[in-house]
Amino acid sequence: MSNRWIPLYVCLELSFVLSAPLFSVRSQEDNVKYAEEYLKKFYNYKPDQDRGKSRRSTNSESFQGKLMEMQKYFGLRGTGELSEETLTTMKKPRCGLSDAEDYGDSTRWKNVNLTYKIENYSPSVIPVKVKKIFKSAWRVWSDVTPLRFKARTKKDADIMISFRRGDHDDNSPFDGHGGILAHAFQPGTGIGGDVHFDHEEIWTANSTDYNLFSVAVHEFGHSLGLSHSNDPGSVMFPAYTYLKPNDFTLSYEDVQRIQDMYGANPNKGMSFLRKVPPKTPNKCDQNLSFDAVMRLQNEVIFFKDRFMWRRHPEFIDLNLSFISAIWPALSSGIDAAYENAEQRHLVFFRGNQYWLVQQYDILEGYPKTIYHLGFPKTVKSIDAALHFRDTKETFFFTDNTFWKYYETQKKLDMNYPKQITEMWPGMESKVDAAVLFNDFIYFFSGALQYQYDPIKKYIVQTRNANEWLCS
Ligand SMILES: *[C@@H]1O[C@H](CO)[C@@H](O)[C@H](O)[C@H]1NC(C)=O
Ligand SMILES: *[C@@H]1O[C@H](CO)[C@@H](O)[C@H](O)[C@H]1NC(C)=O
Ligand SMILES: *[C@@H]1O[C@H](CO)[C@@H](O)[C@H](O)[C@H]1NC(C)=O
Ligand SMILES: *[C@@H]1O[C@H](CO)[C@@H](O)[C@H](O)[C@H]1NC(C)=O
Ligand SMILES: [Ca+2]
Ligand SMILES: [Ca+2]
Ligand SMILES: [Zn+2]
Ligand SMILES: [Zn+2]
Repeated sequence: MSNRWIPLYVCLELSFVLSAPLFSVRSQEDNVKYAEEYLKKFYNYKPDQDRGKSRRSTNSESFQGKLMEMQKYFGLRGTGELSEETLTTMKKPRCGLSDAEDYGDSTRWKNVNLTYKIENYSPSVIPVKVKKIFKSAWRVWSDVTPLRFKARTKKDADIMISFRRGDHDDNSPFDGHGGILAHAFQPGTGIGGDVHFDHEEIWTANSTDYNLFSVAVHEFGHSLGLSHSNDPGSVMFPAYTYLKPNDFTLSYEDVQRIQDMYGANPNKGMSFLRKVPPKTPNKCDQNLSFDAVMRLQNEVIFFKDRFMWRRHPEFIDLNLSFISAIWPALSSGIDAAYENAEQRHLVFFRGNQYWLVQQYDILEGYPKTIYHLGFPKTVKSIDAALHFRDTKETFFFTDNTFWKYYETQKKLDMNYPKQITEMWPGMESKVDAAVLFNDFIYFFSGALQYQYDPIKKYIVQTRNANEWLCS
């Protein structure tokens, strides 16, 4: 499980894998060289024009200016300093196209009926599966536009798709395993619209690196004329992230951009989408609420829609990542979650189902329904879960009531549910999420967070729910 998009910080007990590269071996000079190459490739940095100017100049064309541009693009602090975190981000596998090239989404296909042809295959995925993957990746875009895609096997097509190795005569050489994964060309004749995947990657149809569907949806976006987006929830974000095919939706921004170019799907329109495409949550939105909050080792993890933020006490920056990038088998929209440190597993709830997870993997036999835990059929879902390590008890919240579960006996107490205020006087609101941290209980309800003293039994402080993420 190496090279996850965002490493979970090491926990010796659970032996999560830390995949940060070793910086100590690289000299600072090598790092600068590496960064220069990166900025030349992806941020249109021209060092020749930088000659004579100091590295510290903030001119937008300078090294530092370009570095800041890159840092902001990836949601890092725009310091212009070549920090470890900046280098780590630069080393993430990504698309080969530039982040600075904004071709204004103006180059587009005139014809709505487009053809594509798969010229060759990758040894790690059988052709029949590759065909299926590409078909579903095109469907992502045809679902929301009038565009129609048809596979061709004989004659040339508008969009030629191939796996290429190293320098393949288009001035954009591939780089072996990792690094650049693929690139594509804007709409046009000849090479226009074509998509090249690095033949030296191990492509997969599962969550192992690198998932072909995840990269194909992105590259096909380029084939249709989209440029990169700095919205980490957009499929046009330049860095690789695993997208779960059966749980995948374009973001609000993706749908808007592609429909600005081609219009909506006349057969289905926006209303076809089961729900409005999701906007990427902003951690500093005053109204931000959470689906679930979980303690994991020293970290506190906040779940919202398809995303999660990890708050580590030793790191200033927060990472927004897709839940599926860390736990590929989980879906978006977690209702409740907790870590059972003693049993060394995590428990996730969604609707009337729950999952036991160890490290990255779901335990066999899961999901199970919550009725296995003893809940009556009248309970359709759980609002929040609150686990106490010392007493090995877990409390589950549903509306204004709560339940008590004994982890050791694996038994739900039949004397419940009880009113939340019976146990936690003053806690009048419905609970979205709850977590025990530094001897306080934090209840999250809508845009608010209640810090509760469990001994003195009162609310110590009420703050914005996102207080820990945005300050
Ligand atoms: C996530 O946070 C860690 C710690 O601050 C940082 O090293 C890493 O680069 C971050 N990743 C992203 C994608 O921001
Ligand atoms: C595209 O194809 C459909 C049938 O697949 C056809 O009805 C339509 O007229 C075509 N549109 C154009 C512009 O060729
Ligand atoms: C995922 O697919 C790759 C390539 O097809 C294969 O080597 C690997 O064993 C698969 N992993 C799992 C967990 O199925
Ligand atoms: C927060 O929500 C209120 C009411 O729904 C709305 O009027 C306000 O604009 C929102 N504020 C932000 C920053 O989204
Ligand atoms: Ca590569
Ligand atoms: Ca919840
Ligand atoms: Zn790209
Ligand atoms: Zn190429």
